[in-house]
Amino acid sequence: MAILNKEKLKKLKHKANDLLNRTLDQHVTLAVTGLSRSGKTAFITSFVNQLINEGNGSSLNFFNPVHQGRFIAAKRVPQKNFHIGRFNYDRSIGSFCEDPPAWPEPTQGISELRLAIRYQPKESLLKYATDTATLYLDISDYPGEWLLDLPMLNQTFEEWSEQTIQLLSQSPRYEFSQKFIEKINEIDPFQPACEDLLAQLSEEYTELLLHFRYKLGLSVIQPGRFILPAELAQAPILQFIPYSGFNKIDANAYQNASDDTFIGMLRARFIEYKERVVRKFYKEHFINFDRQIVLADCLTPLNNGPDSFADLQQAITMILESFSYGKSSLFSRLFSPKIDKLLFAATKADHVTPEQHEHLVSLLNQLVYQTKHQLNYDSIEMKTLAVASVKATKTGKTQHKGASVPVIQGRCLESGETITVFPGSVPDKLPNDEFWQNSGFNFIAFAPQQSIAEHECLPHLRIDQAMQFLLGDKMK
Ligand SMILES: Nc1nc2c(ncn2[C@@H]2O[C@H](COP(=O)(O)OP(=O)(O)OP(=O)(O)O)[C@@H](O)[C@H]2O)c(=O)[nH]1
Ligand SMILES: [Mg+2]
Repeated sequence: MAILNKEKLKKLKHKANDLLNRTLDQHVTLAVTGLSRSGKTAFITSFVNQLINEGNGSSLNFFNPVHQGRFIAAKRVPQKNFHIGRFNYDRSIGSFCEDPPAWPEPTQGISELRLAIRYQPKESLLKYATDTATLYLDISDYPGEWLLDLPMLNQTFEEWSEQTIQLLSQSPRYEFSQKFIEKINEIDPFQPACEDLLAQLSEEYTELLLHFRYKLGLSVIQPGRFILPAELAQAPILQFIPYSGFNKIDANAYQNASDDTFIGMLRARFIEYKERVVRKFYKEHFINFDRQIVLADCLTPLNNGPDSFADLQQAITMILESFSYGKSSLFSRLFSPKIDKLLFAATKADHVTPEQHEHLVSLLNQLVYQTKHQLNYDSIEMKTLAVASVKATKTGKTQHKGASVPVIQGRCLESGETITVFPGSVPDKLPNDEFWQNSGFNFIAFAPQQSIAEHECLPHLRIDQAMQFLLGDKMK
């Protein structure tokens, strides 16, 4: 038997360790979603920024691996799926490094980024096998609007049309959609389909949806892809509209209408949309997610008024359907998802004075839990938090009529001037008429505070608590 010299033995040990490490590596896929402008890009940028620059001014005290001194380092590594867009971290962090700093540009569609996080295991079995372990973290950013489409999978074109037209016929939408509905009413549904007409009508419908989202601040937008088409822009699969005249047409004639009639083509495209867009997203992406964070900007709807807030409430209910895994739920009948932790975060908490944060969380709790008890979440652990991915304000006190009043100070996004305000109180319950009549909420968009150097950490509120909930148990 050959005698191993010291050097060889060392190499062999190293190899064995390497092999062991590779088999003990852990993977987590963390999905980040929220309606447009809710703060997804800012959240991911800050989350990654804090991890890869840990030790350089980061404050991650509530993240146990850091708090217990077991965190070694995190770095970006090439992403797992080459066919999915890359989350452009460099561009986003770059905008915070500019002078003056700016918010990152809006994004569309799904994107991905991978981190390798090295740490020392302490409690888990891993500690008997290895000194250091690696957690591979895949972070996905996708629009929350895509989750609003889930209920469509269970609907026929007729059912979806009736529900959508009903929504369009109510305040605050009707004022803007009345003409559009009248126009559809004038069309003979059994005439041969004209693709140009469908393109034009779907464009009008998309304009309406954009108006609802960005002018009225409404959240229930369906089909979600219409306002965030990404690579599907101009594709016929996004060129259909709800039909308003089902009460006037013969059911048999509708059933027998061929795909080249107006109504037949709408129906065919609706079915295609469900299969190739909605179902595809759940089958290709959603079922791979292990952990999910849903970001909600509750403050802008509070500022916009009761219609906008009620719509946010409705949208959260719809979004929650995707996480209802009860046996009888539509969702688990269709897919086998594996998400085991769900974090709901109220973003932009730096817009309110610190003593209001508790109210913000309890408001979010009411929005989430009123639905939660109706659905089955047995297999999912849920948490709510108020966070600021990038803290853009300072807090302080000012004297007003002899009393000390808490205030926030920041650089107004529109004017660039530094302003000091008390933005108002956040209700701790779903707001009632009295709230809307009396106070409302004064939401002023702020610019980021001051620019950072590339390897510095962004100021934040409770991103470490989000980390602990989402990753802490995987790094024990
Ligand atoms: N004060 C403050 N504002 C924030 C914060 N996060 C986001 N914002 C504001 O919200 C806007 C939208 O944030 P994004 O991160 O781009 O949101 P998004 O969800 O990625 O938006 P889309 O890509 O358009 O879907 C920013 O431009 C900021 O004005 C935060 O932590 N604090
Ligand atoms: Mg974005």
